[in-house]
Amino acid sequence: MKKRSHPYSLLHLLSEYQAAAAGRGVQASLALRTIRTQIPDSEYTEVKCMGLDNELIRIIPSERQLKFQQLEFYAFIHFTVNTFTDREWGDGTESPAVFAPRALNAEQWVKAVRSAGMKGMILTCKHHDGFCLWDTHLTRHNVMHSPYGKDLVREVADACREGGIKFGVYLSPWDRNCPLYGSGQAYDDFFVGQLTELLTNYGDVFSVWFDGACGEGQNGKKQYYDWDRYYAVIRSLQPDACISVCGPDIRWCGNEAGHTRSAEWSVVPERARDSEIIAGKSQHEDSEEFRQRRVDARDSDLGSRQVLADEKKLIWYPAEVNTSIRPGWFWHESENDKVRSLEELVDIYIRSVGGNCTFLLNIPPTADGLLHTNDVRRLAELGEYLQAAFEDNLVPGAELSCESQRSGCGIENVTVDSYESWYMPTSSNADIMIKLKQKTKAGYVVIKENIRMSQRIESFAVDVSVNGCFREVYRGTTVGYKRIVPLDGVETDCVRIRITDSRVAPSVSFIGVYAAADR
Ligand code: FUL
Repeated sequence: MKKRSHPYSLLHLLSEYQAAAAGRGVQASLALRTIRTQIPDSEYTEVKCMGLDNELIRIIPSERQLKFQQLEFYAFIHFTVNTFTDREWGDGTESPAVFAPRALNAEQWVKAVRSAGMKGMILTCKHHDGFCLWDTHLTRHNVMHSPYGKDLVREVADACREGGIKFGVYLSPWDRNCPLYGSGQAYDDFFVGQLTELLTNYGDVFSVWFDGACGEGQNGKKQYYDWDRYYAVIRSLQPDACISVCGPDIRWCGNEAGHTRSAEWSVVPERARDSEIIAGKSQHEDSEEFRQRRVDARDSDLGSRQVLADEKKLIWYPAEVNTSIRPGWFWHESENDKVRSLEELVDIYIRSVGGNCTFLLNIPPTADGLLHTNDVRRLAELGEYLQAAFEDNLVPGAELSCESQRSGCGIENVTVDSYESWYMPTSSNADIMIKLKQKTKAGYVVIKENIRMSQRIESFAVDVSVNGCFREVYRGTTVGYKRIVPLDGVETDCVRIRITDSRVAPSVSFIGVYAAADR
């Protein structure tokens, strides 16, 4: 009560801060600094936290980011001259004559990725070697001058459309074949021309993937990319496309090994999307070691309150996990028996899609132009696993209760997987009880936030009980778009989710408790 009688009570100061924060930026930090001098340290921290939370939850996804995140899982296809030369990086001197797939069938690719539950496909239309897989008028170094002789981008785009999945383009900014590379604006004009062809002639594109990799050594060519110009062209030709990695919409998770952060935030400092910094952290030489490297420890926390507290500008910038089903990005005969196991793929899926990221999985076609039977089999197994794991949701038939709820935001809203309705308690914590119809072996719990209202949950725990006696089985941090909690077949008749901290108040759009597939 002492706080309230103080002329600068927490509530008073908070409302002062909030009024200033409404103007944002400088005013808000001035208000904070004033508050800083007027109250003791512990109370200051509390005010700062409350004020900060209100700032943080203003940051929300754009419509294109939201739609992209809902795709969850999509394929990467690495295919070019490297497939025929057994290399990972071509040097740009390859003859188009080497590109000779004999049995190419893009429908087979689409069928296989669909079997895994993927909803899109991004094709390396041009990798670092500069060889173009489409009928381009800007260079002769393209597929039309190869034994294949057909516009492969068209075939893949058409197969995606017919198969009901989205189509995306990877266009490497680094080009080892183009003589203009390193010349400044002349190369930008060429690159913008390539983008224009790809984004005009092949229907809707959901992703434009700009790789930060560049292996030009000390005496190599240096091209200062005109990123803003590239982005403007994309926005005007394909306004719904998300620009990934060296781009403003989707953040590279920072490694190629399938490693994930335990707390993945979509609200991060604006500088996280500086394309030159991202390129600096990308691959500079073709190495197996880089492909195995994990997230840099210095980048393990991108969005906690502590990290964001003094940032001037924040953005919504969700992460994408990209990795290959094999050690390499391109097909190598020697890796046919090195396809990742089902367990590994499930694990990456749960940590990425179920860890507030999207998952971009690469499957490289062979020199025949088909996905290898080992990869095809693994994709089908993955699809079957996921289908069975998330088939039987016990929540609709369960009895739901909670400690508090705001009017119109009742707990029953979590049974519908939509952002049209959500559950919100009256404080930053919540206890949600899910009493199942009967004792069941549980496989996974899924929790989703209504990210239209930002990402709010900071920490939570899951308890299970049998006959009223609860036991904590999982302690987690962020939720965001989706958190998948493995319950490993534990037998229970009641699941409790405790949200132990969140920014202002959590906004939960969906909860699922799935029966174990092998119960
Ligand atoms: C890297 C590239 O160098 C690899 O070849 C691959 O395309 C991967 C997705 O990005 O940086």
